[in-house]
Amino acid sequence: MMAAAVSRFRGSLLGALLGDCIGAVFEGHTNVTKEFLFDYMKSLDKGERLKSVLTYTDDTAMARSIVQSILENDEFDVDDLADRFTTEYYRDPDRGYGMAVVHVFEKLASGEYKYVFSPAKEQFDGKGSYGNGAAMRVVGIPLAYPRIPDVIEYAKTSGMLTHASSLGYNGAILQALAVHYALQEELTPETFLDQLLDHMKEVETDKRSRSDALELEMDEFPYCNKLKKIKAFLAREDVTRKDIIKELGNGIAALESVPTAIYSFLRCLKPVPELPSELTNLQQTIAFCIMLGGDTDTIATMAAAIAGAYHGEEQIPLNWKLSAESYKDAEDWGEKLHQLYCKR
Ligand code: 8NA
Ligand code: MG
Ligand code: MG
Ligand code: MG
Repeated sequence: MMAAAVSRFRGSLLGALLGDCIGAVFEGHTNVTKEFLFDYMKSLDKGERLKSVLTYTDDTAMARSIVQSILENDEFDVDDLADRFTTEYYRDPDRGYGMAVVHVFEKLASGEYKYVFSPAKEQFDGKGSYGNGAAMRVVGIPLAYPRIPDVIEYAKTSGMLTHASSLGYNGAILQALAVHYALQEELTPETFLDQLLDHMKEVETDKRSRSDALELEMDEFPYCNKLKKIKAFLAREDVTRKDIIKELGNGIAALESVPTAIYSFLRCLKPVPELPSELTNLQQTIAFCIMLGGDTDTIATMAAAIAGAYHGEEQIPLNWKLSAESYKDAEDWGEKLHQLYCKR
């Protein structure tokens, strides 16, 4: 049965929150054992984690800033967003931010920069960050804007505040488009991927994307190439964890994590034999991402934002939801974003 619209918006924000909170427990692990992960998930089911709630990390802290900025301004406002990112970082700096991105906040706070995009451009000797930080936080944009050109423009602009490399902000565009298409009623993995491919072809044709790929010694159209790999993987029955890590990645670069999140969502549309059958698709998606190890909080937050937009909040058990810090905001903001989306 199709999830009702508002449930998809709340499901997306709650999924993103839970992917981050649960994934953070395993962040950086190279070998996540099934036993440990499944026991952990059982303890969530039973409500054993309710006494000390699971805290969210930088992924959710920044996603919250984007959502609050849109809701309070009724529009996307990049200067306001830069302020919020910076204020939030100084309010609560120990959320596990990326090593380099904190320099952007320091520079934004210094008052010495006229343009909000300038500090990001100075990262990595002028090359800009290609980390997954722009993608991990983008979910609010496709939940607020129904039109594709807006989704692309605001995903890019919000990303460029910290990630000036096209590999960084193009990852945010791809993640935002994935959430957008997951919100729509009909979805087959084939058409979903074809639509993403069509847009990313256009996105990656621009001069900056081509020169960045060249400079990083990769083939042109890096995101399109990953989307094609996802297609090939979905057609096979014998794809291993090792294959996924090697071909799609599980790292902190956007190119090595956004496609992995998309694949994980699509793979978990069908039951995964390795995973407990009592888990819903959305729960399986989170478990699937975490079992890959590496940047588990970020890959799980992105995959579950997509899965939540598709399956709706009904796939999130009550005790999972209650275990996460600030889950009420996700419910409340999901409803408000739904209203905004319908109004536009
Ligand atoms: P970022 O901009 O600091 O990028 C993250 C990292 O990517 C950097 O510290 C570099 O190591 C690397 N990097 C990015 N661009 C370049 C470049 N041009 N040249 C060389 N190296 C580069 O921060 P971000 O916001 O993108 O980071 C997001 C990630 O950090 C998320 O996973 C988030 O959860 C957090 N985090 C990750 C880990 C982890 O081990 N996976 C641990 C703590 C925090
Ligand atoms: Mg994090
Ligand atoms: Mg303003
Ligand atoms: Mg992470």
